[in-house]
Amino acid sequence: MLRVGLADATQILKLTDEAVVDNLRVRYEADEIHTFVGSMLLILNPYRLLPIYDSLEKYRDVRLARAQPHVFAMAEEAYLCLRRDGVSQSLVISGESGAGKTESTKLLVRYVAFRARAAAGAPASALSESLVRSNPSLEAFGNASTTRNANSSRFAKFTRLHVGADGGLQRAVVVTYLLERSRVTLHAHGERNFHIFYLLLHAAAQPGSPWPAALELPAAAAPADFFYLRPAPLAGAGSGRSPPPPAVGAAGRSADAGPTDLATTLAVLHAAGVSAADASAVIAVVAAILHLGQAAFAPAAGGSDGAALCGGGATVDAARKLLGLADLRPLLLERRLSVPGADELVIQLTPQQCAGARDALSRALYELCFAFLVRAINRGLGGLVDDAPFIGLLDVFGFENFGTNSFEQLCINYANERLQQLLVERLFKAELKLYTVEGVPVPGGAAAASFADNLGCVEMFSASPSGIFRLLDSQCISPQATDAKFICSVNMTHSTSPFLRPPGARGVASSDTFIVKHYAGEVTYSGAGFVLKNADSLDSHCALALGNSSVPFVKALIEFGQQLAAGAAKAGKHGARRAGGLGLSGGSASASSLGRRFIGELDTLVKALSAGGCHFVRCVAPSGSGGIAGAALRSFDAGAVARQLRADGTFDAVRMLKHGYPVRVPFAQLHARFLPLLASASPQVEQLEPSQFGELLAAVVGVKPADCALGSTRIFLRGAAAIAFDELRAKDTAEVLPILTAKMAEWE
Ligand code: AD9
Ligand code: MG
Repeated sequence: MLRVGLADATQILKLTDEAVVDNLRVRYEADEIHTFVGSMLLILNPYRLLPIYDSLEKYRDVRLARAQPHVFAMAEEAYLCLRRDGVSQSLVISGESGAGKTESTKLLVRYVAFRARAAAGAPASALSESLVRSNPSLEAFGNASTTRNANSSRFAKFTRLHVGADGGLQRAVVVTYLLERSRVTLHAHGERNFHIFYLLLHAAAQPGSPWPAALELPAAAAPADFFYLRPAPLAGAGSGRSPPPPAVGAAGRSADAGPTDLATTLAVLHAAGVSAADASAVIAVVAAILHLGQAAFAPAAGGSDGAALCGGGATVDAARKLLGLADLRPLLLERRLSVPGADELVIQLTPQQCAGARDALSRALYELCFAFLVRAINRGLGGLVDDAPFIGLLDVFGFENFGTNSFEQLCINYANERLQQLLVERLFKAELKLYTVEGVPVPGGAAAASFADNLGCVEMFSASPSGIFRLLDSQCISPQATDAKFICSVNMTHSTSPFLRPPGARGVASSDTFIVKHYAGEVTYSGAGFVLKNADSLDSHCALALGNSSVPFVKALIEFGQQLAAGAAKAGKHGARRAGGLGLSGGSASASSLGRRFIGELDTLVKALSAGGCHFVRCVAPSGSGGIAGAALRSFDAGAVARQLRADGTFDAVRMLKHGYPVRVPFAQLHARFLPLLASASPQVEQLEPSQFGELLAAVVGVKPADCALGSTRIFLRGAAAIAFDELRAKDTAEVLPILTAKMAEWE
C-alpha cells in the first residue's frame, strides 16, 4: 500500500472491511484525514489544527472526480453542480457526537463564501462576514460541554446559502431544530449547561463588572452557587454537588469553537445583526433564569394545601424584576384553570409541581431567547426561506447512546435515522432501481447490492397511528399518563418489529425500558420524563403575564413566541395542528407536542434535501471519543472506527460503489449536445438513434467496454472514462470540437 494509502476507498483491490479501516489508519497516521468513498467524503477528526485549510484557490473549478479528497473539494462540487444545473445542492454532514461535524460545517461555509466571492469578483461582503460571525454566537447559546465533546451542539442547524445569477452569495438563512431545552434545567453528571450561563458568571465575577448590579447577581458568584448549573444528582448519591465539569476552552476545542467570554459573545452577536440593546436584554433573561432556578419550595405552613417559597424568595424577586412582572409568585405557586361560564379555578400546587412550573418557565424563556437570536441573525443575513436554489449545509447532532436515554435521545436518534434513510435512498435504493429500470445488471452482483435498510425503523417512530411518537402523544392526552405506560405500550405495539429488541426475560409488557435497534447500534430508552418532556409547554397564564411585562424585550419575546406558534399551526400538516410554537400555543397536548412538532420540522427538512442534489460528508471519531480527552482522542482505534463505518453504512457503500458506475449521462443529453459537432465531421451520424449515438460517442472518446454499460436511456461510466466524459460535458463547445474531430479522424 502507498505510504499515504488510497485517496478513494473504492480503489482498494482486495476489498474487505479491515482493508478499508487499515487504509484510513495509514492515511490518518500520515495526517491525511480525508478519504473518498466514491463521491462521499470521510473525515477523521484530527483534534488539532492541520495546515490544510489555507489554500482555497486550488479547489476552484476542480470537479470531484479529479480532486484530492478534501472538505473544500466537496463544497466546490456542490457549488459547480448548483451553477451547472440550477438546482439546490445540500451537504449532509453526519457522524457521532465529537466526530467533527460542526467544525467541518464551518470550513464548508468558509469555502462557499470564498468561492462565491471569487465568482462574482466581489470583495468580502458584509454577508459572508455575518455568516462566519453567526456561528460563535449561536454556539454560546446552543452548545454545551458534554462527556463526549467540550463544545457539543445541542441543536441541529441547516444553513442555506443562496447563490445568485452571478455566482455570488446573495443571502443566507439559518434554520435550527430541536434545541435541547431540557438542559436549561437539568444536565447529567460530568456535563454542563449551555455555555452562555458560564460566560455570564465569569464576566460578572470580574472586578468592576457592571453585571452584578444590573442583573442582581451576587458579587463573585460561581457556577456551583446556582441550582441550574449543578448536575443532576448521581443515582444513590446524597447531594447534587459533583466535581466541576470541564470548562469552556478545555482540551479538544479548536480556536474558533465559540467565544470564550461574554464581551466577545456580545460583540459577535452585534456583528451578526443583533442590536446591542437586544443582546443585553437577552443576557438579562439568561440571568433571570439563573435566579428562577434558585427558587425552592416547601409545603405551605399550617397544613393547608399548596406550597410556599423557601427563604422568603429573594431570588424570585430578582427574577421578577428582570422579567418586568408585578408578581411572579402566583405563576410558580398556582395553576389557573378557565372554566367556561364559571369563575376561574385556582389550584394550589404541591412543592414538586411548583418546581415543575419553575422549570417549564425557565426552559420556555431560554428557548424563546434562542429562537429570537436565530431570527435576528437571519435578518442580518438577509434571508427568508423561499424556493430560490441554495447550497445547504446540514449539521445535526450526532447519534447518542448514554447510560440513560430519554426523550432527547429519542428525538436526536430519530433525526439521525431520517438522514440515514436519505442516504440509503440516494446511495443504494435509487441506484439499484436505476440499474433495474435501465436493464443494466447490478455491477458486482448480489454481494455488492446488499445494504441495511432502516426504513422500518423510521416508520416504527413516526407511523400513524402506532409509531412511537404517536404512542407518546396518546399517553400525553390521557389523564393518568405515566412514563411506564408509554414504555409498556411501545413494547406491546412493536413486539414483532425487527427494530425493537424482543423483551426476552423482561417480558413483552416491560415498563422499565424499550430497546431500539438503531442503524448505529442498540439504544436502551428508559427513565422518567418522556410524558413531561413531550408535552412541555408554557402555561397560558404565564404567557399572558409575561406578555404584559414592563420590560419591552420580554413583552416582544412573548409576542414573537405567539407569532411562531400561529405560523407553525398554519403550516401544520397531516390534518393536525402542528408545533406548539416553542411551547406557547394552546390546543390539545398531542397537537402541540414536541415530538409531533419535531417530526413536522424533519419532514420539511427532508423534503428540502430531497428536492435537490445531496453530497454526503461522514465525520469519524478516530478513537470513538467516548469520554476521553487530550492526546488519547487522536489515537486510532480500529475497532471504534470499524463500528462507526459499519453503523452508518459506509462499508456497504464502499462495496456497492467499488463496482458501480459513478457517472451516468442520458443519451438525449449527449445527442442534443454533441450531434451538431459530430455531424459536421461525419454527416451520416444524423441517422442514428440517441442510444446508438451514445455508443458511438463512447467509442469516439475512447471508453473501454469494461468501463461502461449501455442502459435504455443513458450510458453508465466509470474509471478514467468517466472522468474524460464528465469533463467533456463540462467543456465549452469550442473546446470540444477539435477533440471530436481528431477522434473521428482516428476512428474512421
Ligand atoms: V456534536 O454531535 O455537536 O457533540 P461534532 O459537531 O461532530 O459533535 P465538533 O465539530 O464540535 O464535533 O468537533 C469536536 C472537536 O474536535 C472540536 O471542538 C475540535 O477540537 C475538534 N475538531 C473537529 N474537526 C476538526 C478539524 N477539522 N480540525 C481540527 C477539529 N480539529
Ligand atoms: Mg456539533
